[in-house]
Amino acid sequence: MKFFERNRETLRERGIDPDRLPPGQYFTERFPVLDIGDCPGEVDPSSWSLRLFGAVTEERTLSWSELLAMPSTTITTDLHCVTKWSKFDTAWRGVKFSDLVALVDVDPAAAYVLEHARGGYTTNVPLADCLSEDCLVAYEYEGEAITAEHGGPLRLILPALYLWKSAKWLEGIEFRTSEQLGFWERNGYHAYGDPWREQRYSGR
Ligand SMILES: Nc1nc2c(c(=O)[nH]1)N[C@H]1C(S)=C(S)[C@@H](COP(=O)(O)O)O[C@H]1N2
Ligand SMILES: [Mo]
Repeated sequence: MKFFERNRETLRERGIDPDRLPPGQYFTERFPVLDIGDCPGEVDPSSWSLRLFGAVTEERTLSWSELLAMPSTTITTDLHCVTKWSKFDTAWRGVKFSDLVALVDVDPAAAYVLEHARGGYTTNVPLADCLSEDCLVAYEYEGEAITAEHGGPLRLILPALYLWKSAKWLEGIEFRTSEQLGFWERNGYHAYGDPWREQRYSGR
């Protein structure tokens, strides 16, 4: 436990409130790369698109230029990874998830979302959480295009939940009336993943 106590002490010395760290987390200034090895490498963003489908009256695929033409939002937020690192004050720019939802006619019974990444990674989240002000489909990190290793050209950012809930290389958003578990959720991670309640491993 010494390491975690020292880490919190370091934050205090720097005038940063250690209570920004959820239980069992330490802060780092690095930005670790974590994935299952599904990075598609450098892709031409103009060839990227985002499909909104599932429990909607008519599905819709947004081209890259359509996405960029939508109003954008910048958020600055703390990220929390289930492997215990947290990174503070990361800045992301993109389209608010709620603005995307407004483009399709979603079945009122659709309470769940399954994020689909290129390569097959998926992760499930409740639709209600995605409608929060700080859930973005992001294309910039710290004022630059998101690098391939961090999910560029397009990734989800849902800061309220552990970072595995934020799919990199996002190419599909599936609206669902029933919950379907994603990749890590089927492999032992928690269905919801609230860092403040330390919902790391399986459960609901
Ligand atoms: N497509 C895809 N997205 C993913 C993952 C992945 O393996 N594939 N890993 C998740 C996990 S477990 C984490 S912690 C974060 C890591 O994001 P980073 O590499 O930008 O730090 O991405 C999430 N999104
Ligand atoms: Mo992770």
